[in-house]
Amino acid sequence: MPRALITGITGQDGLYLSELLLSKGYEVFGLVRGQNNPKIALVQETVPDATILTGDLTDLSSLVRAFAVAQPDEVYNLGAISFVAYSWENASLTSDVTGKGVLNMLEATRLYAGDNLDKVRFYQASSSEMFGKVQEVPQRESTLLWPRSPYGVAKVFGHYMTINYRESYGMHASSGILFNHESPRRGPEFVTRKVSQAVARIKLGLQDTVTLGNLDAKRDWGFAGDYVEAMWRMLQQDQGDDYVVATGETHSIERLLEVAFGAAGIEDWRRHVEQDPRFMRPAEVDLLIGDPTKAKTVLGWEPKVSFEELVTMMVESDLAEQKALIR
Ligand code: NAP
Ligand code: G4F
Repeated sequence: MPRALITGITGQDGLYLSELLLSKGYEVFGLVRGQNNPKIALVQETVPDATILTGDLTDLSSLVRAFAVAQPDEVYNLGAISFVAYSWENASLTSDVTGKGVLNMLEATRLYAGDNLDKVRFYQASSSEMFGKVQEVPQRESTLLWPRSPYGVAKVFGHYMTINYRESYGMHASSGILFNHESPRRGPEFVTRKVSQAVARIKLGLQDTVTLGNLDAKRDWGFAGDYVEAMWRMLQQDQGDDYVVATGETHSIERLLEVAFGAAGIEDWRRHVEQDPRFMRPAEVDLLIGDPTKAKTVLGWEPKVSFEELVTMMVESDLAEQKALIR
């Protein structure tokens, strides 16, 4: 039975990846940070067969202990401070967790594996946010990185550190440059879920408007359940490598609003949307669209859920959740 250690198991991707690996017969260990973390209950309910370990990406000795218990064949480093807007207000903390946390995980992997480094495979959750002020359209593995946020800068550090460990020590280390991926499990601070929750509440008469920032930005949005499959496929290759994982389509926030309100049968969506500079960013990433050719040809990976299906899935899930809350 292969063994996997996942950081960030309480997050959106951690839950989907745990489900995928358990369905493939893996023994799954998930790192959870903090004292009495309330999301432990969510993990226990969603993936009861996963074993929870305590640790923090900023605390190397806690990671070393987690490796000693988990004895992993595969390591998925999904843990991060992942909300871009928050990263300007907490730039130092974001650098420590999202950036230096990767180095801590790579070192913990090396300490665990000793002379036998090829016994473990490492996945780093890199991000299309690294492309920032994009230097090429669409963005591919070779596109110059130009991050626009402290989060993006921290991810660039983690990305190059992962490549460096592969080149320096021959580690089987892969960096998945994933474009935005969403689901009903997405945190409500991100724009897709903020919109799907608001649409559900507006439809049920629980609120009248949703207040957003920049409606012109464009993102390449896919379904998180599809994207964790790509992570796993990267670690099944003979060599570690870097892969863009994306749909190859891009949509604006305005289009997201149109589809989300449409899924609830509301056509005149503009009267329900307000804008506030509070939600604008000091530096915006205007356009993301990925070229997933390498993931398709090498990994045999393709997204299955379309943008419209994804947004409809999220709105329907939030409608059910909001109805249950008012019952
Ligand atoms: P998420 O839902 O925000 O989950 C982040 C996870 O990191 C949570 O489990 C969180 O734990 C954990 N974490 C935060 N600080 C930590 C620390 N100091 N030590 C250990 N764990 C810590 O993110 P996601 O959407 O699942 O994304 C997974 C990864 O992919 C992240 O690295 C993200 O940056 C990256 N990524 C995401 C996307 C996307 O569109 N979703 C795209 C590209 C890359 P708590 O629950 O305790 O806070
Ligand atoms: O949903 P978002 O907060 O996601 P963002 O910034 O693209 O980051 C996500 O994707 C990255 C991959 O590219 C990940 F690495 C990262 O961890 C995270 O998962 O914002 C999307 C867009 C932005 O342009 C933002 O300015 O939506 C715009 N937006 C407009 N109004 C808003 C809002 N975003 C949020 N969160 N809230 C708003 O009210």
